[in-house]
Amino acid sequence: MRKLTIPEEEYMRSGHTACLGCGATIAMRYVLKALGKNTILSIPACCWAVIPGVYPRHNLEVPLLYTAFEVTGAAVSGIREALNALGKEDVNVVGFAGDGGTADIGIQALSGAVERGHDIFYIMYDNEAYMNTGIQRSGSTPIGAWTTTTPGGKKRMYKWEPKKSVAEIMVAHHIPYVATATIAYPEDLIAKIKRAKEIKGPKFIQILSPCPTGWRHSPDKTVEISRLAVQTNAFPLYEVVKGTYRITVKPKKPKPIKEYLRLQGRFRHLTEEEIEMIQRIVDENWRELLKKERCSQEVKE
Ligand SMILES: Cc1ncc(C[n+]2csc(CCOP(=O)(O)OP(=O)(O)O)c2C)c(N)n1
Ligand code: SF4
Repeated sequence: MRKLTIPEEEYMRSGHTACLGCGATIAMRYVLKALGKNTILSIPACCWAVIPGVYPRHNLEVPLLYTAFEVTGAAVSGIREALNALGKEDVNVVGFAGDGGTADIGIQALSGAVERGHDIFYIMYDNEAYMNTGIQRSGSTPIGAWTTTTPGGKKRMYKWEPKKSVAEIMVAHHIPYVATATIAYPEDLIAKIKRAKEIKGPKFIQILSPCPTGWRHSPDKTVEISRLAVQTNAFPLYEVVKGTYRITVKPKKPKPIKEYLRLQGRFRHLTEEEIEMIQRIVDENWRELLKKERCSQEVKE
């Protein structure tokens, strides 16, 4: 039997205020299981600013600092340096922010923080839109998606720009650890956080976190959709350790992207031609990733 590597300890209690089936709550639960109690969170304006509830009745067993939308990178830099000054270098300092707060408005603070080399974790929980304020498109919204600011209509004004690759932007900062993860693969997610914990310096992990409210799917499909994102290569799981890529889950026979899209109302409007176009983009991105893995491993040898 396969050894279960998911820690039993819980640092997130029930009684949060998220929607039914929220993937972002599962992401937090696993992140805290991997990091343990000696952790401090910094959370900007986003769904997770609301989910824990109000102090002293919030649902997390670790301290957290709420900040303005755009400053997570700066906040975690400050917390880290303050703790170091107190001799508390063993505390895990974690920025936990949505894709809007990371890919768009918070990207300069994040870029500065990782470029300065602070010993921090930055977790981007990626629900692929600004969900907390009513499902507006972000730079991380995937191509073809409906959102309230890409509402379709006669002119088919959906989100036609490609999803911004924040993980690759982080790789370009030459930081020691970058990874993608998702909630349907908890062992992979927890192993990555634990691996990152062993590394000093900035660590960036992007966790795909399905959002039933914004993705327009049934709450009981959250984990299935998260798994399909990997099995169709829509959201590959990989890590980049000091520049060397390793794909951690390689689907033997990738499923057609249609299987991922058809479970989500935000893609309901797509024509067969548009689905084919998305399939081509997914295939191209996958080939590109395989190439990066091959080339970076060759350079290492
Ligand atoms: C400077 C600023 N602009 C806008 C807002 C309003 N606002 C609060 S949360 C939010 C959306 C956050 O989106 P994201 O970071 O993707 O997290 P999610 O809500 O999806 O969890 C916005 C636009 C704000 N708080 N501050
Ligand atoms: S809107 Fe989405 S991300 Fe926000 S709490 Fe609800 S399910 Fe979670």
